[in-house]
Amino acid sequence: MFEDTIIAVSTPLGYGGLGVVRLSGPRALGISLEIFQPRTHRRKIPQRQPILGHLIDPGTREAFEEAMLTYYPGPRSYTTEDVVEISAHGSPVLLEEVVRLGLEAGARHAHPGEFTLRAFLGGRIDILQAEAVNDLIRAASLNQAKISCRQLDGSLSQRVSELRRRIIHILSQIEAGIEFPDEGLRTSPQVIARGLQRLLDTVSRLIESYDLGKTFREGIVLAVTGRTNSGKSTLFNRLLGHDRSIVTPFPGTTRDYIREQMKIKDAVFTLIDTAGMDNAAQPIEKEGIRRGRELAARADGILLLLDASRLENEDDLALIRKCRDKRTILLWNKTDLPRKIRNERIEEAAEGLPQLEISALQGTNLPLLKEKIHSLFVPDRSGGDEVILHLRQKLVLEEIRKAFESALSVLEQGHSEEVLAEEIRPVLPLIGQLTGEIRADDVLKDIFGRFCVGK
Ligand SMILES: Nc1nc2c(ncn2[C@@H]2O[C@H](COP(=O)(O)OP(=O)(O)O)[C@@H](O)[C@H]2O)c(=O)[nH]1
Ligand SMILES: [Mg+2]
Repeated sequence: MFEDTIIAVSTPLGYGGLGVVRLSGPRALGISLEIFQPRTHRRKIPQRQPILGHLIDPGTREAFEEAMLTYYPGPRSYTTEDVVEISAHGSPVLLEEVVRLGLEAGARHAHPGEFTLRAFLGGRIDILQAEAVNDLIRAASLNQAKISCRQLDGSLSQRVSELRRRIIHILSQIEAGIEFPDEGLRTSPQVIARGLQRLLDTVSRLIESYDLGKTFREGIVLAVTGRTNSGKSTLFNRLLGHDRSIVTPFPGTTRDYIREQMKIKDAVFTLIDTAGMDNAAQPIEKEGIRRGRELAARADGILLLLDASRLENEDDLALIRKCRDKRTILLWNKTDLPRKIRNERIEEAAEGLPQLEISALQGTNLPLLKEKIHSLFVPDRSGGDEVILHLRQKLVLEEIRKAFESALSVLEQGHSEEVLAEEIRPVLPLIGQLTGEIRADDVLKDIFGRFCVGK
């Protein structure tokens, strides 16, 4: 397929137990055998089975490392071409020497993602699967890894080809009606409308799953808010498990915001400690408060703190009311101290918000809080439904949805079947874009450019 043979270190550069150099292309084995000498003489290199040997400089025949070589003949290989993997110690000096010698022997250095690009161009995987390869490598959580692993296996690709099959079915029903109007082959508009509606639902569900995918990919953003001195930084540190934010008894210590990642079970959260939310504040604090408000507004959820040892004020109540229509957990903090806060006034403003009594200082109820955070903010995926992880996929699906919507309205308005078919036909190339059958070079560049070298 390609004339050139590519080479790259496939493991991260650094010191480690193992490091792998990979070659792919027609001369993968030939080039490798110039730098790798099997320990025992072999007439033929076995397939898909590691053999022991030495890495040598072909000029001097001097060995500089012991290594294993595995030969995967095409087309049953990662790239569909001949592939060789040389596994040595994880030493940047040794691995770079292997690459240098490979280049001298006629290989070319691989671009980022070029091995996977070849797998795609060789027809072994589609673009959805190629995207899943990179997602799997870069997974921010185990949840995301599981989704990507299934998509690499082709789960999303199958979904999309099922979608295509159904679209073609509807199109052929419509077109039969156009060509043979009198032969009783016409499908009633009601049946067509039902089919279109079901397609629309499938596509909409996929589009909606993007938000869920985002929480796996980037983590769920939680803002810790509350009045100054209510214990936000104390709670923030407690949840992270180390002292990140400065805590003092003086109001207004946190003047900006701080963000850190934390995990609860296998879900990733980005926790943001904000400056207090009081109206009576110094100018610097005011700016911090403004930014905190902005962040809180964009967060996926809020941990709203009340200082139960203080009398509540209007700021508390205003904050609660503002958070009511967001996903919020109301936390009564400092419950280790004598209580001054008046429950009735708070309850009235909070109506229905999930609540918990804690002491951030003493750590009381924090395990329970983590449970609550997890159950409230981590979307349930028990349906095992497909989740899309890429904006690219979402955008194409949105175009497909638009086409279905306009097809449905054309149908409702009683237009002819020709007009209806015109609305639906453009969906097929869109499906081709989704899977990569219709190749757009800039899209390929964008997708594979985000890969590591050596994958
Ligand atoms: N007794 C008690 N004091 C707390 C508790 N949480 C925070 N504090 C104290 O309240 C003060 C303000 O805490 P801080 O976390 O800086 O509040 P922030 O301004 O909301 O970030 C500090 O002196 C903390 O030690 C708690 O649960 N119980
Ligand atoms: Mg603070």
